[in-house]
Amino acid sequence: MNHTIEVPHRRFNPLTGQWVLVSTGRTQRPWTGQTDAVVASDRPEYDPDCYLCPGNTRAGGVDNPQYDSTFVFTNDFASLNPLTPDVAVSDHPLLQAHSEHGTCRVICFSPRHDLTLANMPAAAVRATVELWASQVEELSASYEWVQVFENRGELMGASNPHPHGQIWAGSALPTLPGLEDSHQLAYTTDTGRLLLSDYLDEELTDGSRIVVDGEAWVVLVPYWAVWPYETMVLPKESIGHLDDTTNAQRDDLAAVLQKLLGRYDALFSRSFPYSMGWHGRHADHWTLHGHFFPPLMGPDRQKFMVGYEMLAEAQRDISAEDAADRLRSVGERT
Ligand code: H2U
Ligand code: ZN
Repeated sequence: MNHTIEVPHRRFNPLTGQWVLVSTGRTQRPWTGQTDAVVASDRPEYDPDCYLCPGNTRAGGVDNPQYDSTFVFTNDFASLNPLTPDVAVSDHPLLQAHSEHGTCRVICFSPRHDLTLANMPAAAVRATVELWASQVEELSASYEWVQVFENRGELMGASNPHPHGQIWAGSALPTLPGLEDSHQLAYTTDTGRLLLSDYLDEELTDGSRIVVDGEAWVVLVPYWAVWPYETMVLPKESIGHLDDTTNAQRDDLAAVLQKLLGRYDALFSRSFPYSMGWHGRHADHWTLHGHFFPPLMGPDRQKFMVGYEMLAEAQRDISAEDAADRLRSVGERT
């Protein structure tokens, strides 16, 4: 099917039930962006003032160990606490509230202050994948939802350039995963199949939105992408969550992520900001997937979700196919 629709149109996100307005008229101009990858870091390998570097004292007064791979600690300023009691805050139908317990962790991807997931050695990215999987396994025994994520870059509010992410785990199913849960369940109930498996089959047949086609994982710009260079990471064999992956799948995930992040950095010749995270659940109707939401439209141009987006619905003006094409055509970093 030809999806190169040039008139303004709306696309449907079957995972959440939300629509996005696509106005591609302005994007028919030729692509003149920089394509060479020059992303030099001027940061030191070790920063004595960084609260995440090995051996340093954190803001809460605790000393980090001299870690030499990955490192996890409970967030000193956690938004969720495991000891919060179950209390009914309100029973008014229009003023609903209930207490929420959980935990928040910070995960350092590397002891090296100057690296990012995009330019770390392959073994370090693989170690990060391993850490994500083991954290999901541990925390999903106690919590309903485990959200692994990374805010990269000041533009996304990252408080420190040291390569790190976060995990928040809580007793409730949050709003967005809740939408993905109900839409995947309805699809499986209706068809007996998996929504994201069927979707990936369509994408692999079409090919126009594929960015990286690995052994076990595919990165694509979703048909319903909202952010200009938004991507989704999908397993070729459907699995529920990161801890369900085999070693071979973990190896390939690290390789595929490096390819994606190399392309992101090469796109505008700068360290590419984003928020990324994993959505997965140990349930038969679920397919694990990663979302990357980068805010940039150009090297120094940010997409603002304001006005129409805040009041009506999301809008984009570069087509998903065009974004995928640009990400495919930039050189991978070696
Ligand atoms: P972000 O860069 O995505 O904000 O993550 C860093 C987290 O690290 C942030 O949530 C925590 C902040 O609360 N933190 C500590 O736990 N200890 C510190 O000493 C400083 C920052
Ligand atoms: Zn550091």
